[in-house]
Amino acid sequence: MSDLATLEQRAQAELAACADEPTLRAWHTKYFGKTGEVLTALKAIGGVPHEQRKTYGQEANRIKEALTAAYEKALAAEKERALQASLTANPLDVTLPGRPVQRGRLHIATQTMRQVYSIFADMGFQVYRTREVEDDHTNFELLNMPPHHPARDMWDTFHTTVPGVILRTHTSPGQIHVMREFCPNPIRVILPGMCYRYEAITTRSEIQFQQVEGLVIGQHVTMADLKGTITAFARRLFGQERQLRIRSSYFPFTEPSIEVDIDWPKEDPNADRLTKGTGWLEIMGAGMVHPVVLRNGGYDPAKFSGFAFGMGPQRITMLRHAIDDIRQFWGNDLRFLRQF
Ligand code: FA5
Repeated sequence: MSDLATLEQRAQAELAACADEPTLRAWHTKYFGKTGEVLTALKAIGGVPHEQRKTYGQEANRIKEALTAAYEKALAAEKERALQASLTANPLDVTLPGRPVQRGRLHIATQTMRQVYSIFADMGFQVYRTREVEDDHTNFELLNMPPHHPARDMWDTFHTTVPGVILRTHTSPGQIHVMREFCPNPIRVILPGMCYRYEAITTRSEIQFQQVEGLVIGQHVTMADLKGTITAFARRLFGQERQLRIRSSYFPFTEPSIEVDIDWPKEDPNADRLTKGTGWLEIMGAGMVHPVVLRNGGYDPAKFSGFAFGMGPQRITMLRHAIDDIRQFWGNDLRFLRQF
């Protein structure tokens, strides 16, 4: 019985000395944890001689109740004290008007991509997404560029540490993926995404840029379909007044191949610099899908034909908004981004 009295006095004294919540909680563990002193005292009831057991039990339970009540009171008081202290330290004026939430906006690159999707959707094209990390085989070989083919020099490549695994240099390898998935059905898709080239950064060229590939495969698809599709697209995006120029070109995966330019507004003081004095800016390469590529995709070139194009949305956006430096796109300068 005297042990119980000492226990109560000691516990009350230590409780009164607790200055914050962590010490209060530590006190609780010491006395009420699984092996805590109060619980141990309660468990000891069984060992007390029979005649004293009732009194001992009553006293132990009274101490348990008293200490629990004292602890809860002390904890509540401490929480209240901490709240008042924090309110005084960081006064909060709830009557002040709230700060307006800043509204974000879509990046100009995203806005252009969505316009491109919408125009092609009206022409019956679906969006097909493919990988940014490609293998050399699909990025080059299946597009009719065997190892050491000189045309590979057109695409300076970022290689990974895994042999044969590269960052795609253009969206054209997507043509192989989509053909192999849908063969022998007809295809009408656009394949948007990021491309990477290990080349010098200039006002017109970045090492990371988007492309939108287009691919149409069917029976009796002709060059006239390609020209009609591209012209309809350019008219929708740039309006009737802008000039479109189609030149013959070379790509290993199309035959014949073309390139498409749009005229730069003559009144723009940057026109000469950005068009290298020509007045035109190239926006895409295109052509009729090469028979080797059709075969690699699973289609018989005797029965099927198709056209493909690959355009650069950053160049298109530059043309539409007279942006004089492609580096603005990924520069994260809010003064630039807020204009759109
Ligand atoms: C190609 O990449 C071909 N794959 C396009 C193609 C697809 C041809 C299907 C035939 C059939 P090219 O390297 O010219 O071609 O790039 C196509 C477009 O991507 C360019 O017209 C330009 O708009 C954009 N582009 C190319 N390089 C860069 C760069 N470094 N920075 C920004 N845009 C670029």
